[in-house]
Amino acid sequence: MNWVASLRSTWPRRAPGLPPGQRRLDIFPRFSDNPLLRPPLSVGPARIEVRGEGITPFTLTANDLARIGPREQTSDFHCVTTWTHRQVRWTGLPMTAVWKQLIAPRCPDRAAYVVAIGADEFRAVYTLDDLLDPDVLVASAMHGEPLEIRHGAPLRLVSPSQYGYKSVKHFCALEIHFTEPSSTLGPKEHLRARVALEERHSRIPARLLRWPYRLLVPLTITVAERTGRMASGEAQARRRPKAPEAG
Ligand SMILES: Nc1nc2c(c(=O)[nH]1)N[C@H]1C(S)=C(S)[C@@H](COP(=O)(O)O)O[C@H]1N2
Ligand SMILES: [Mo]
Repeated sequence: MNWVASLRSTWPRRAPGLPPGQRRLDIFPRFSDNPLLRPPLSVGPARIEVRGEGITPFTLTANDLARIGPREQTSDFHCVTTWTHRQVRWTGLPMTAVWKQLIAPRCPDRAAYVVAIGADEFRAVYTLDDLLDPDVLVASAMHGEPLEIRHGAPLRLVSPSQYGYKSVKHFCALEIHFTEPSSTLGPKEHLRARVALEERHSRIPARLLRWPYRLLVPLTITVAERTGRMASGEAQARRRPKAPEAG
């Protein structure tokens, strides 16, 4: 692909049937609020550490998670910067089942907010009600293949009715809170972030943000993809430290 075609592919287009302010993007890019934030170098074991207020920390291992039946679910993925990638088929565990069977029995009733944390230290805040929305998944596969690092291996929280910043990649810890915790993204993170209500930002009206956000999409994709390539190059070099150059 030449660079013009490649750049064009990063520009979201109008399309019918999308939520307010969203445009369609045919590629599913690597993306981030901070495109210089590096993904983990390798995929660790699938496990989730649970900690927080009123709780003795514990870890959900792959064995614990295997007690819950996986489910397939197809949904559109909506980034707050106005791009939507349609029809992503995820395989994962319903968060409601993970919560009810594995977390709630060891967690105080006063839990009202949670923070999901990725291995790159990305964080997203939820009301417990939003986390327990029936379409929230702890995904381990996309389009029938194990998740790649670029899309959040080994586990990714997927919350389709909220903006993409609530779909935490490399999901490895859940923090329980009684009162609303502060956001590491600052006012950019809306607590609810419901796509249907266009809750993009905690203070600035969503309509004012559509264009500024949209204009940043191509650059953000370019930088986030580059960060991803650099990390995977480094990971490869580490795995094969003494391999001779191919000739
Ligand atoms: N761990 C982690 N999760 C994250 C992010 C991130 O930088 N790190 N970025 C969020 C944002 S803003 C978006 S739009 C999506 C991008 O997901 P993708 O890279 O699979 O397209 O991941 C979200 N989850
Ligand atoms: Mo995003």
